Amino acid sequence: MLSVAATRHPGPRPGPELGLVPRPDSVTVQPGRFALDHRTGLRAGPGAQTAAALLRELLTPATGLPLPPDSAGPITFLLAPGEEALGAEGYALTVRPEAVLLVAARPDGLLRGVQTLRQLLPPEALAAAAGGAQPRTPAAGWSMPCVRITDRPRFAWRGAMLDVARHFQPVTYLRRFVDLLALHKLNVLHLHLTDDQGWRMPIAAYPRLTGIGGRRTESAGDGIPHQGAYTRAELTGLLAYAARRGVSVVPEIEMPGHARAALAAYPRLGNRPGVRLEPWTRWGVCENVLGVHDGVLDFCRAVLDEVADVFPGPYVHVGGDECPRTEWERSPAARARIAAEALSGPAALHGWFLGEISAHLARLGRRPLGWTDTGDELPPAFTALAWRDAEHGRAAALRGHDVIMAPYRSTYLDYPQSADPAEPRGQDGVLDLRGAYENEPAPAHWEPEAARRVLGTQAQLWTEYARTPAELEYLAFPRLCALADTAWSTHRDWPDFRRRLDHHRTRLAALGVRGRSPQSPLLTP
Ligand code: TNX
Repeated sequence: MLSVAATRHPGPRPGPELGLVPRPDSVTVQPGRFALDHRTGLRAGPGAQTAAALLRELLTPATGLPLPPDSAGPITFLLAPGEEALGAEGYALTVRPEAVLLVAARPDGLLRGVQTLRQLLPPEALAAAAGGAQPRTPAAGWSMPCVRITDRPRFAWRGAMLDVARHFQPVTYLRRFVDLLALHKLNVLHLHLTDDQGWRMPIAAYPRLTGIGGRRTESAGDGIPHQGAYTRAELTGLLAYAARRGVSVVPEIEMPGHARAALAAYPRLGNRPGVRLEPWTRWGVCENVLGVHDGVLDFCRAVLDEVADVFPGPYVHVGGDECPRTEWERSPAARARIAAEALSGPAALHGWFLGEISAHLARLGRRPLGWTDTGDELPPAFTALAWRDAEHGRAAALRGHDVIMAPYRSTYLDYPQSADPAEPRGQDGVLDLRGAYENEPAPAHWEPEAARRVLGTQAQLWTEYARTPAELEYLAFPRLCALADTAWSTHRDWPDFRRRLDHHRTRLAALGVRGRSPQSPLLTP
């Protein structure tokens, strides 16, 4: 029977011949290969059917291998709740010349193991046979090297944020993005659904949010209108698709700042009665923010009720960042609120507002997530996305917040990947691959009580400058591979990562991902 190492010593290096990304905990390559053909059967034990269905969904279109259910295997997926050392997402995989055995304590572990199996096959196995194209069988047929792998993640939260507010992306692309996350064992897609420049989340009680807030006349003077919104059915379908891959989707509805699209749709939510605004057409921090009168809180609660109805996960992100106080300083309604709640001044309205929202989410059985901005504004129940720097994250952790590390210098993928002036336009600065790899979510010198609070880390794809899926993928790859390695593996080793990535690039190429490569660094239209 299979035994799982309780200690997590890094095993021998997987080596360039496997090139697994992210790096598994322990890998031993053994002699021989396991070959698959159209008769190769797949046995799924109780609770393992979802993983078996995923393997078929991912492999059959590209390989033509049907992987029929077969109680004799030779591929076997088993759920073994007793294998506690594997945790919620770990798995043990044994590939021998005559059989493959994948075991996990929980279904998510099997889903992670499926992605490892995909990576062990020739890269052609990742090419989706889209549009009825014939699967391409590699010359040597379908086979994988014999290995023993035991693996589990360092962090439970391994995410990527996609800003669909600044530039809308169709749900077909979100599905592909989920597939790319899952391939790298990333397990959270954080969707930034609303901002000053656009509102993409359908809310039945407030149809103008998408009707008016979902369109803008131009972007930073380009003269080109931009619009888009999801339907509820599209989001529900996306959530199911992501769930089958073990990816949860976290919605973000920004408040009380970054909300000008909502103000354009419903001016009464603002601080300046009678003033009509358009969804913002510029980038940056907007002075127009939600008001603090009762009607605004009722609105936010109703919106969050619908959001919670669509998104089943425990976390709802409510933004909380970059909220100028200028309008509150001049607003009689804000002054009345400060007096009624005995607050110290306009600055204190921010924490008060988020506290009200946090209480409502608690009533819905959900957990609030917010960006840590100046440091002390998030009410205690919040999990903090620490975007400034590591010290900011540490301080939030020491105040008692769970923390997800998102320091902009190493996780914001809207910075160019090199100083080459021909890189696509991004924020001022550079985040190269090594910088993305060297993100350390819980530095060794931190207090244990701070380190314990770190749930994980995530990448941010803000889209002021990235408009199309091709532009997004160029920014995301290969830096997202580095983040995935950081979030999953305890083993930090830049040369080893570089070697594995060289191999992994053939998989990305098979998937049609056109990221930045050392040979052709620049995006070609
Ligand atoms: C800051 S950090 C933002 C976003 C921008 C991004 C650009 C944070 C929570 N907000 O609104 O898109 O910088 O890099």
